[in-house]
Amino acid sequence: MKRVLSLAILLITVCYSFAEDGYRLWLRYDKVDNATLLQQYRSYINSIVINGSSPTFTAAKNELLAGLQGLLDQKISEAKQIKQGSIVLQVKRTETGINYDELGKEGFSIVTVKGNVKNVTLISANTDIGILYGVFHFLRLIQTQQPVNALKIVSIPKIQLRILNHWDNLNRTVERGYAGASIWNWHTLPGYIDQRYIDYARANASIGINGTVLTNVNANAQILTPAFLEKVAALANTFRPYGIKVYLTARFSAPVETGGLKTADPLNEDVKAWWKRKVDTIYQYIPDFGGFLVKANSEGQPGPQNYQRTHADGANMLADAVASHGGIVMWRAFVYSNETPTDRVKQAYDEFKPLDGQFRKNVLVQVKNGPLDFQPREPFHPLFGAMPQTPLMMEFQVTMEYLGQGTHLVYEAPLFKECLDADTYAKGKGSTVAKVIDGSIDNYSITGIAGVSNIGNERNWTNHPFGQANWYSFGRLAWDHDLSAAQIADEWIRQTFTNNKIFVASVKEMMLGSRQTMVNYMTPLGLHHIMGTGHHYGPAPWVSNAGRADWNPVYYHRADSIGIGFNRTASGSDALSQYTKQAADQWKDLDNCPDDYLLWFHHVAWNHRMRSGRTLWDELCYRYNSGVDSVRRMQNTWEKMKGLIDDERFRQTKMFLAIQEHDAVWWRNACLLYFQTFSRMPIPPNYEKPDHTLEYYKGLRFQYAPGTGNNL
Ligand code: BDP
Repeated sequence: MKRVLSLAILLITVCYSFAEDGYRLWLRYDKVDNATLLQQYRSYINSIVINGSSPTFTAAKNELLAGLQGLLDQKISEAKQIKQGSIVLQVKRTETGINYDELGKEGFSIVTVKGNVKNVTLISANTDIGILYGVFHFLRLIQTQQPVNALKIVSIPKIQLRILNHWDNLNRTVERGYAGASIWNWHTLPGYIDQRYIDYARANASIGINGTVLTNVNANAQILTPAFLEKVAALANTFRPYGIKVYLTARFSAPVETGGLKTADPLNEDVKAWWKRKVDTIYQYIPDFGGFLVKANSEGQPGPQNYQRTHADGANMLADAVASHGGIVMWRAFVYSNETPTDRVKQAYDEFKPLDGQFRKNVLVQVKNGPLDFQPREPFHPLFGAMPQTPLMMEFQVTMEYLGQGTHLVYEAPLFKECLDADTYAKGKGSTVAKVIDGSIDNYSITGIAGVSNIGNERNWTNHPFGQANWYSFGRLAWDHDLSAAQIADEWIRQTFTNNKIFVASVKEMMLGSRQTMVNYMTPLGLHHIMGTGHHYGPAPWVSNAGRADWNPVYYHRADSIGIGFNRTASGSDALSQYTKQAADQWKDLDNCPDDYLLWFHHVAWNHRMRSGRTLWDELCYRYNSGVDSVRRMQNTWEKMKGLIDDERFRQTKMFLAIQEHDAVWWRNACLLYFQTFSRMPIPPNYEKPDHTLEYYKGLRFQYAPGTGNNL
């Protein structure tokens, strides 16, 4: 009996340890399942030669050994001498035809050397971190089953600061987080270093992320006190070998809240001195501390305007405090004022554009991709291209606050790319947003891009297995914005699930269409901000009683008996005038404006004839229904994937797709029933009829929805 029991336990342990729970992300390193390729790789790789011993080098070595041993399922030795089959890691220049100067501080090259000794691969860089990036790239080639026997690869990041923004609170709730609690366990830090911190750093380094802001932009001054700085230092020490710098959010009123001062006025000498001392202390704990991210005078956060000072005054005061340590300040442009009655999407531009040229050299202004707030689709932010003397950094939201939260399968790379590839025409045609933020348009001396993280302490990090793809694609695009959404999806699927051709092709197609699908069932034709109040989950276009006018969906869709949409042309709020003429020209005429932005820029009559030949009302019905149909097609596609991957993630994704289908129907029904009260037109008979009344949808409540931090 005892033996049976222990056998059972053994079996469970074996099965359990092989269960595919998603923890390994895209770094699975399972044995190459193609026998011919495996044979080729084995004949080609048998040892590694390491020319370095720093913690970063050691991390690179360990990753390469673990990766190769897993993928090739054979022992890889560490050799002293280069021989046939060696992978050589070196911060050294060898005659390979590579221009090493071009690689800079983070780039790398991977070259197959043709010499007396055959099959030698050199992974070279000017720095140890470049080597680590090269190792991850090499492992990616094998994981995605690419040939590695004739390589000449050069890879250099296009943007300098590639940063995750965690909106994590010190009590471990995560603002707009849908993947469990914060991964930072402040209670057990600094003594307890969770393996997850190391794996977090590995995962980020594997996609080139080199910075992390640990705390919420709605900041808590406690993080700057010694008790917490000690914990921050422990994380910084853990991340350092992986090239990841730590940044913190600075609460502007910290001198008052924790410093005992009467004011936080940025021009007050005591305040300046307080921040200088504070910063000196921070650098004693964390010698390579990156700097601050600041949300000021926005949504109730304190800031320089409380003292009649400008955003530049506030940013510069902090910038001066960190400058001598090499730190930077990322000052957010996500501001909209209580007092200003203009269209909310105009306010950041109005506030910041006049400040161009007034910021210190170590300040970046961090701008959300669109002028409103991470909606399913927005035009690019008009500040991009409009502040030539101020480095603007991009802020994307990886977490899916307005994109179905942790339950919908929405691949975000197409959204990121749409913005990055948009033409600002700032310096003529081809002045894309990507070229603005990578500095090539205005010669910025610092460049950056941030992604609001979707990571939590769920076993698989992101709750939805496909949330991992958004983390992955943010990093890959931050490194190289020329990569396509398709290419990134392809490599993510192969590493995360399988190289099976049918799976890769079907799932890639499903991912690439998923963003437009979500737009169709949530906010088609340029609609925006029609979600539930507070938690932002689900549709609530009827809401008109929120704390301020521009928190209300009715403020944005402006539906009435004539039509729907926000007139932002010259006859309306004129937000269009914030764009260059060429950019504005594509949107200004109702008849030429692309469908995607129609109701963003125009108030359009219900019976307006669309490009499709349908009236606006019929088009709206068509879009909402096609969104639902597409989710059902995603479900069908997924069903066919059964057996091609592990059962665990197959079942998880299937359940999430069922939730997504339910939610898509809910969005469609609630929105069409509500908008119908204005259009007074019938839903065409070929579509499904809503299965509930408008009153039913209006009555739905979500009391403990995640991500609100305060259990709204
Ligand atoms: C909005 C979120 C809010 C954030 C804010 C921000 O709803 O929770 O604090 O953005 O970016 O999208 O500061």
